[in-house]
Amino acid sequence: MNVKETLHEKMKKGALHMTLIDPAKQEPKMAAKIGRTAFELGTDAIMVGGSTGVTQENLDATVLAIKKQVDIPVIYFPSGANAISPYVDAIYFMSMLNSRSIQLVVREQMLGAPIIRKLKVEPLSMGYIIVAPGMKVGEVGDAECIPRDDAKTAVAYALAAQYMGMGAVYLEAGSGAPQPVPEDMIRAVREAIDIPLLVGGGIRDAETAARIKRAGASIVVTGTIVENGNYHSRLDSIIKAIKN
Ligand code: 1GP
Repeated sequence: MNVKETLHEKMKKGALHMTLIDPAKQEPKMAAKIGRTAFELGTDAIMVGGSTGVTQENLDATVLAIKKQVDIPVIYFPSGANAISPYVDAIYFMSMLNSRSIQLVVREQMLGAPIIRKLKVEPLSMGYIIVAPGMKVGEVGDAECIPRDDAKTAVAYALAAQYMGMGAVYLEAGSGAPQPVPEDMIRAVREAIDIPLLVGGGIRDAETAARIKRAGASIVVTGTIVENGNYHSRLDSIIKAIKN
């Protein structure tokens, strides 16, 4: 089974959790330790990526170190075609649908596609939609962030992603967002689309994670919480909340 099939099989049984590790935030050794802990606590995949500071070197070293420690897919979550790792199990082949920059809507993808073909990395297509406040990714992506009270526009983008044949939609409030994507927006998008829905940004505790899941997220993504020490019990409770 490839990564897409593995994830789809798992999603039949319920919502998934993915742990995002930014290779620019710690040494590969520490990233591997975080990956190992998340794996042991039941996370379903490790996403590797960040908005700034990702280089071919820190990406490859981080991916290789994590892969030695986990038996779940390691998926690259890219910010562009500047660095692509041959060592990942899959790569989100994504378009930032509400970016004002054509570079992030389709040009980086055009640059990356032949490389991905050559490396034989599995592409997982995804429509990436930035919701206010958007944080760093909204800023560097020149996103026209979807206002938090505008579920209608979020639904329209998500439907556009599905109708263009994308395999998933990601509603992103931005890493470290003070509040996650609003639940009514998640609910409206979930109701409209049939493809998997990832939700991330600003999810820091079990109660919030449970609410995001109940609103309709197929995959809940957390990143920041593992960047500070003492995340074990918090991550444990978040993963349990998603799996229950
Ligand atoms: C960022 O949605 C992810 O792409 C994770 O966000 O760092 O706030 O958990 P946090």
